[in-house]
Amino acid sequence: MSENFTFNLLARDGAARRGEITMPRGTVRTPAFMPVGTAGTVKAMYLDQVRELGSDIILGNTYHLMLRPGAERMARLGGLHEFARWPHPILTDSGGFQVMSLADLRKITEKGVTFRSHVDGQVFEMSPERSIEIQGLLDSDIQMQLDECIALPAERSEIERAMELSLRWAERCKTAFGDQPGKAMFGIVQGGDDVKLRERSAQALKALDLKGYAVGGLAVGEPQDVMFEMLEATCPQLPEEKPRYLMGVGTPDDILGAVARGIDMFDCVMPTRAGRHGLAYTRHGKINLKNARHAEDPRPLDEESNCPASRDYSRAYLHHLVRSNEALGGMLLTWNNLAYYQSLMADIRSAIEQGRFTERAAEIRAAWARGDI
Ligand code: PRF
Repeated sequence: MSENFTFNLLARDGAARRGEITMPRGTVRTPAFMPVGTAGTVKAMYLDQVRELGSDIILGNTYHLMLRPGAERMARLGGLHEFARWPHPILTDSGGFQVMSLADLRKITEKGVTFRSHVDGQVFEMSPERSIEIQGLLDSDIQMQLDECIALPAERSEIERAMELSLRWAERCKTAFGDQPGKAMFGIVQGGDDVKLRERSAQALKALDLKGYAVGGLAVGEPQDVMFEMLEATCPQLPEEKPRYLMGVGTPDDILGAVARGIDMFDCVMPTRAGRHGLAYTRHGKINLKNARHAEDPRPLDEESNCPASRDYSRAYLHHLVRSNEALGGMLLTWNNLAYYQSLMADIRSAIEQGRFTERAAEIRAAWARGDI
């Protein structure tokens, strides 16, 4: 395995890219979907199962882990990979986004962000430097800069202020991260729904010559066509030879659209969270297992899947588990959903290799629309 962090582009089909990110802990096949493992666990899944479904990398959250069990404690316990028994790559988000959505009494200044823990009320200060320090203590392979994400709609002046602040924080994170050959620190493009601000943010981050770039501040209240327009403004400004990560996205349809515009990596709570709420993603669209129409349906979610959760259990049983609030219901549906997401990514990768991504995306969408269920 490589000592260094590298990205190889293996194939291209229009703006869609098929690549490979290699680092000491393993190789990530792109376009990649990263299951969300917020608190050192992909909820309701064994990490062995997550791996078996074809996940090359998972995501962890600085915010949650710094509060509990704590960054220094995690380091004493050997780091997140050792702690959770996931020896493969891990990407960690920097904390700012989660602070803004979860913490109490948040305050952002030039220095960083101050907040009160949602766990025990303790007050924390997190600077860009401390975020990188924590991500280092977790032993994260891909670390994210601290940024400020603005919910949309928002005033242009507010979007611009947050974008410029995020750029200054990117420089400070780059300095704090220093030179770590086997790891990477990614910058995050901000700029809301403004094409000019997106371009400025992407160009300024490109000048910092980071190992990868994320697009943040999307899927925060804007319609899908606006998100796609922002990707069209952003991706061409980013260097070809670096991976591009769209943060917190999305539905299977969002993923197809973003891959078509040049995105290589995704993370989203959708498959795991929806699974715990009784919703199944399949080749034929979404199925709400809470619905009474499934009560006597002997068919599995997808008889052709090689995931046991999708293939071997009747919809009637899944309906019963969900209605009875049984833990197994959430476990089986999460398993099904991650299996579907990872099979979608494998499908996307092979279509790009064969130069038929556009046709394949249309076929995938047509099967959802037919909803043969
Ligand atoms: N910034 C960070 N994490 C994020 C986002 C962001 O803008 C988003 C937006 N979709 C999800 N997660 N640091």
